[in-house]
Amino acid sequence: MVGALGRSLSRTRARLSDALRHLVPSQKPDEETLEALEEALIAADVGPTTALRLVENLRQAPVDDESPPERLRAAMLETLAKSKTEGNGPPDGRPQVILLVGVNGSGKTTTAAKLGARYVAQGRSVIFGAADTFRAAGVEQLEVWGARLDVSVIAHQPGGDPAAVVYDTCEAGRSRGINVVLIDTAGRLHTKDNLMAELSKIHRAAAKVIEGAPDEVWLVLDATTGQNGLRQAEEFLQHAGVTGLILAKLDGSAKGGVALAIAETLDLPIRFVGTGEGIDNLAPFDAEAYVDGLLGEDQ
Ligand SMILES: Nc1nc2c(ncn2[C@@H]2O[C@H](COP(=O)(O)OP(=O)(O)OP(=O)(O)O)[C@@H](O)[C@H]2O)c(=O)[nH]1
Ligand SMILES: [Mg+2]
Repeated sequence: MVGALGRSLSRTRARLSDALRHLVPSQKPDEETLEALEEALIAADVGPTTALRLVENLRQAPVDDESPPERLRAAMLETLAKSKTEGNGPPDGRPQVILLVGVNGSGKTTTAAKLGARYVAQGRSVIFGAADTFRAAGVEQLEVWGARLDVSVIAHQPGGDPAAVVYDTCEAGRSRGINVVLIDTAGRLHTKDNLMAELSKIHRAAAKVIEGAPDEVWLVLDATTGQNGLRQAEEFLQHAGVTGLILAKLDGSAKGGVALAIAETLDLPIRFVGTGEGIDNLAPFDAEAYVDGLLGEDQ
């Protein structure tokens, strides 16, 4: 059975399928096959280091190796196992505070809505904080989702201080006994120091109301940007205390191999992937389903 995660990898899988066709059981791959595979892996944004390592693993395989495809699958799973999978989990007796950060248009607001829907479906109460005070449209977007999900949205006037919104949202979450405080922030370039400094201020505002908050800072990456997302992650990790990643728009991406590059390079769990624009199009990241989605036959 192919799940949403596997289906969302169809474009990435298409990039790999030609090269994979020559990798068959009971046959040692020739040099041409290995080179084509390395190129295809790089094209799918697995990253040059990981691509080389995966191919080298096949090249060095013992002559009696039964199944090169199985060997590749195992090596990919091993790469993914390098990164953490567990998050901090919800704390006891107070709201869990989750902050969504990322560059412009990466999918933060949509992901906030999807997460809200997911938690509500799990029976947890949710409140949204619209800390994107740059764009009135950003606040409206969250309010539309809030109304649909019957989730309150804390918002201020456009141009206001995002840290103040965070403060008020945490305060409302605490006084109302809410389970999850989900904060959507404005898109920011990872290269702009002042915007990164604003994130520290947001952190402090949350901690002022709820000791230990934020519990999670999830960086929403646009999976269609591939390797560029990796550079963003490194910057956000340094400046914003990121605790996990969400790979949005995996469904539209031919660069979905980036999860392997992330696992190879960053000690951060990929928590969820975006599998479409709909409210239900969010799947927990699952290494096996992901690798099967990359290597599997086209549906
Ligand atoms: N196909 C697909 N589209 C997505 C996914 N997640 C978000 N989008 C689309 O990406 C576009 C941008 O999403 P937003 O959630 O507004 O992104 P944002 O990061 O909040 O943008 P800014 O607030 O402007 O920085 C919208 O058209 C979304 O519908 C996904 O998983 N799959
Ligand atoms: Mg937004």
